[in-house]
Amino acid sequence: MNVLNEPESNTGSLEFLQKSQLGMDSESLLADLSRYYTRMLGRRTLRTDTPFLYQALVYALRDRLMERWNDTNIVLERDKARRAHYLSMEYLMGRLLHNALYSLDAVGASSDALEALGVELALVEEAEHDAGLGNGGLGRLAACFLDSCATLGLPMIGYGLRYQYGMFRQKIVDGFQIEEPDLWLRDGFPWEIQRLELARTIRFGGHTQIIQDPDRGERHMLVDTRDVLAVPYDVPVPGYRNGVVNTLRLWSAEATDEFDLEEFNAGSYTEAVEAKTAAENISMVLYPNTATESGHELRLKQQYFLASASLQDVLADWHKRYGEDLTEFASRNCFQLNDTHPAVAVAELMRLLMDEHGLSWDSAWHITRSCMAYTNHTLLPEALETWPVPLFERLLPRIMEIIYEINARFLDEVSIHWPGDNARMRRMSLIDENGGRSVRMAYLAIVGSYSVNGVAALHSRLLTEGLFRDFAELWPEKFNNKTNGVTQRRWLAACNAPLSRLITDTIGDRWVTDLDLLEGLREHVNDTDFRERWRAAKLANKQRLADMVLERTGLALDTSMLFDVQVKRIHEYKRQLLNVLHAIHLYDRIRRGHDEGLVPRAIIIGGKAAPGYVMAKNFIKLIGNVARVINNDPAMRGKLQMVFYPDYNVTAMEAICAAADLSEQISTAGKEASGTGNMKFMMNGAITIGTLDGANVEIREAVG
Ligand code: 26V
Repeated sequence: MNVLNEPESNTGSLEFLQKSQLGMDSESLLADLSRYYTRMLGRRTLRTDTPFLYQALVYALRDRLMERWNDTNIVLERDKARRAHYLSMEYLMGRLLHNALYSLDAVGASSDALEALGVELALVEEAEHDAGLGNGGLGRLAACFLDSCATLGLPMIGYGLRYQYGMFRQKIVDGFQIEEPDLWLRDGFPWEIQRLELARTIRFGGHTQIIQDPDRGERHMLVDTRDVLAVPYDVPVPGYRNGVVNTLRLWSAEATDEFDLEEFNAGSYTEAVEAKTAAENISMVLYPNTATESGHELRLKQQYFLASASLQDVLADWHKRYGEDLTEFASRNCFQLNDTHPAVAVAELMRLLMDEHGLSWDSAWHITRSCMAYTNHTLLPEALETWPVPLFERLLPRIMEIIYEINARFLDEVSIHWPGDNARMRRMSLIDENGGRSVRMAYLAIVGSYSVNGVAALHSRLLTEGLFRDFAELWPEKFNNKTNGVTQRRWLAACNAPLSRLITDTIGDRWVTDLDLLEGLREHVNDTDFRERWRAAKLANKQRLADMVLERTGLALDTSMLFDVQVKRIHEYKRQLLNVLHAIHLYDRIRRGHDEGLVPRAIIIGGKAAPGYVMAKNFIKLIGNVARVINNDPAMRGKLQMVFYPDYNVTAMEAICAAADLSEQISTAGKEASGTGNMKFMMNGAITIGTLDGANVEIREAVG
């Protein structure tokens, strides 16, 4: 379907809703904003309290989004086209206010409304806490896809977890990284709508019982489980000026009443409360991506919780719309697995279809394999998830049985294809028999999917030649590439106003939804006026970043210098160390007076290190030490500066990518799956220095 192409005539209650739309002018916005501020939030004097003004503005806006949200859902309910369900443990959304205003074309009107109160919109926007429910590239990619699908009018819903604590905040103390909890929900999250009526029960532990069903024969039932409630919170995802609002549905874990009651009846009050906490722990914290963090029971619980709640949600909706007949289910639904994190969904869908909906193995497997798709985001072997079999058996006994059965049938297929090749069987088995036995989640995802993709041309090729070679030989048609992308709405139009204005003045505004049109700038590269405005835009952005750096670190950056920027997670393969060695080399050259031809340069590095990644944390300390030596040496004045930007996040990147002159993309070739920061810098007019890795290869082909 395309929500945008709905015929006018078939709208039913939709017409009524559209007629009732709230005004988007500054007067009606101001009226609603003031009402929320005084009556709902109970504040008396306007203008003083920006956090409450922020909340009031969001409520006023949410009312307007809600109309479009309902409209979109009405169209969706009627529509029979295939729906995409993005299953992701991470959504790195950043701030939502500016994006919503921009999508609704209400920046000007809100700005005027607030001006009437003597408050600047930018100040109110500053009150919003980043929704940092992700580690880095993988989570931000999910957020960009949400924006693009809504803008394209595609029926896509994002499923994720509503962590109480998002990505940790990074403090730098004596040059060392200190992690602080990110209490992003403390002041509330005014965008979300709790949907208690759609809560699902998720069952852990217990054991399977086989019962004889008179109609269907043998049936597997889970008994004696420990149940947790999954409560959804919906966040609106507005498309760009098209009336579409899609949904991000985040699950929060709560204790079930039954669970508490059982303990109460046994007379153990404290145990009951403990059980409640244990249930709520499931969605408590986002795991930072350290290899050493893997293998945690809680993480597997999170994965199953997400997979089961989301699949139950989709199946319940299916039954509401079409009844028990699942024949068309796979042609109307697909599930995109964002890395292996939600891969347990393959076995969970089998369980739901067989045990809860009475399908045979063959029918269930046919459906599952036709609607699951898997995106791989890394070639690093240490990042490939495996789970110990004993843990699986204890936590998800029925799921483990199903995985064994999937494996047995799959290995039969392998042995037909390669008779007698036992080494290959061992290599391809879903169960790794080396050391303690463990489940290979990537293999489960491949076997259970109709599509497996990498995230850049090089990466996808390396997958089929290396990591997944056996599987690509067996099923070549399954493997494909989908090079990553980023939304130009957030990463150019909204975050870089001066450049955005210049581009629109030059080629019109259609590039906001069709990035290829930037090609049209080529014919203006020698236009003096264009070049002057380009430089002025860059300088203004550099000043904005310099102000932020001054506020956060006390260092005054010289905006006439080349801003040489590397921001991303700190990792050995990303080679921040190479960047530091270059800084030391420049320092040495300047000290020795060998600095002829050197462009004055400010080196800016930012990023978080996983809390357990000692080497990465040492890099941060090193960067700080080298920066101190450089910045305190009078010989470097006007020639070299260096700074570590603390607590790098989505909001920081919005200012940073607009201000960069040089973008550092220097990963060890073959290690960075794609990169997406590289794209953000490139579309803001920075030059890239990089290795031929990930999407750098394709960016170079595109831009020369
Ligand atoms: C792994 C783990 C392991 C255990 C605990 C939590 C956790 C969380 C995340 C990960 C894997 C992260 C993989 C990732 O972010 N890959 C990046 O994906 C980007 C989007 O495709 C891509 O641009 C980057 O090159 C790639 O590094």
